[in-house]
Amino acid sequence: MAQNKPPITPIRQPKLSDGSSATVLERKTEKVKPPQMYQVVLLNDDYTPMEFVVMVLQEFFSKDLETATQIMLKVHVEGRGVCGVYSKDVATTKVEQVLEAAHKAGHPLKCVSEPAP
Ligand code: TYC
Repeated sequence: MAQNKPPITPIRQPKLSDGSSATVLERKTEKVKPPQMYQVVLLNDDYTPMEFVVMVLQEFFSKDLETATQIMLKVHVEGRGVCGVYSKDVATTKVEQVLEAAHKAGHPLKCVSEPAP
């Protein structure tokens, strides 16, 4: 794929010892910050079955059974837990998917996204 190179700009025009001059060109690479990433967080409640939360973690966050169970138990004990870190759009979509699945199943499971530290 063709790369868009930043423009070449003359930065110095030193006089050489023979009296002539030279132009020094420099290609400055623009520094762009990596985009802010977002973590999707599951919140604990007293009613959503543990099995449903494990299923959500497997289905929407591609966790294996052991990892999904660990995250679910962490949420159960600590009140919240990170399911994954994504771009803003993907994190938003994950939250929507989880909330829709929970709503359809009649569970009050809550899920939010927030800027990753
Ligand atoms: N606390 C729930 C229970 O005892 C289980 C649960 C875990 C609910 C994680 C939500 O995000 C959650 N059935």
